[in-house]
Amino acid sequence: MKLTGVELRRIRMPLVAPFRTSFGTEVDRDVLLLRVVTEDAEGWGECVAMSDPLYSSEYVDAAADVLRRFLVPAVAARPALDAASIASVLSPFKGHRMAKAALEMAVLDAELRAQNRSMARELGAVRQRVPCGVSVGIMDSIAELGDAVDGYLDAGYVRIKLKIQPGWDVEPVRAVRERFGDVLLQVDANTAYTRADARHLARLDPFDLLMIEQPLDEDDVLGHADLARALRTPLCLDESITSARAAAAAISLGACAIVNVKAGRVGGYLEARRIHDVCAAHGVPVWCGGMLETGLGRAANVALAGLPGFTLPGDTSASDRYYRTDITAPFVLDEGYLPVPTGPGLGVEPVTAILDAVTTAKEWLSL
Ligand code: NPG
Repeated sequence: MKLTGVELRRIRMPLVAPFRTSFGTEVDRDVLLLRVVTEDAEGWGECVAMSDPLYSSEYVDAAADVLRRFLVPAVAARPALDAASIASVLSPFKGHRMAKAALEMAVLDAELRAQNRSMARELGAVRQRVPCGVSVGIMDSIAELGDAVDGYLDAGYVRIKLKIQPGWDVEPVRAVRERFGDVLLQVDANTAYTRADARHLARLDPFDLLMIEQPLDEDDVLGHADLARALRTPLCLDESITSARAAAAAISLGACAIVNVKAGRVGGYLEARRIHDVCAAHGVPVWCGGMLETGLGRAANVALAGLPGFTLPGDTSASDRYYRTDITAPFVLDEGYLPVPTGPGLGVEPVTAILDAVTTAKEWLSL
């Protein structure tokens, strides 16, 4: 396959409600999409970088820049190309995993469409549908949180994840546990705590949480290993796991018992599959994280979540959790499950009129 052109497209997608985490509040998403054109087919990629470098060092303007100046030219220079070689072609460029993941996703989509094969099949999915959890942001009051959780449980979500931070942790967890009984419940701190908070975090132990996700800084793997010994609740890592090698190291050190897999964070769906494989080999359960993706990224996430080691419900919510109108046919929850797409490539494509209506900029990189 040879790349003949790449379109970088920016879209603005208002969220149905602001989404607050320990690192900021998203009100609408400024998303970078890639459309790659090859001699055989076109493919779509979605970059999960946010507007500001608050979840990780990446942000959407930087992703567009590195793609335009370095990543796309490096890939375009290859006379013959397959998605499996993208990571090694891009490896001279440090970091920028979300940008790399978006490019790999688009090339993989094009390749699979040309071969009439689905992403799910390519990645090794064994399920036709996946159970879905929902991530619930930090709210102004416990009453507001309770109402939000109530609505999501009514909608069918099978697991609730609460965002926590110092000052918003034990009481919200207690309130949700008391009101909703033995619902599957976990919390995500997005690095908001320090090692000095170990005793405070142990106060979450009585609530039978599935896990506490990423309490400490992303580079404090040893801190997580120490903390894991001080808590009964299993630790899950997200931000710290940037590759299959990082996953293997964290598991060996005892820093996590569960891993959140996000393709964007680790440089692509193929590396995400390797993380799944490493974790499966160690008996470590994984689940599919989310980054407020549109239907494009959601399709790929749901395919990934169909792999056998994804034994915990993921942040693979329905489109309407975040967007009133998705750019693809919407993903709709059916008794707590989303269907794994079966069509060629991602199995979904943008609806042109909707995509055009939310587009804020388009740039054609001719090669
Ligand atoms: O369901 O897509 C989703 C979002 C799930 O909470 C979620 N994502 O830290 O995992 C996270 C968080 C996030 C959101 C991270 C936005 C970065 C940006």
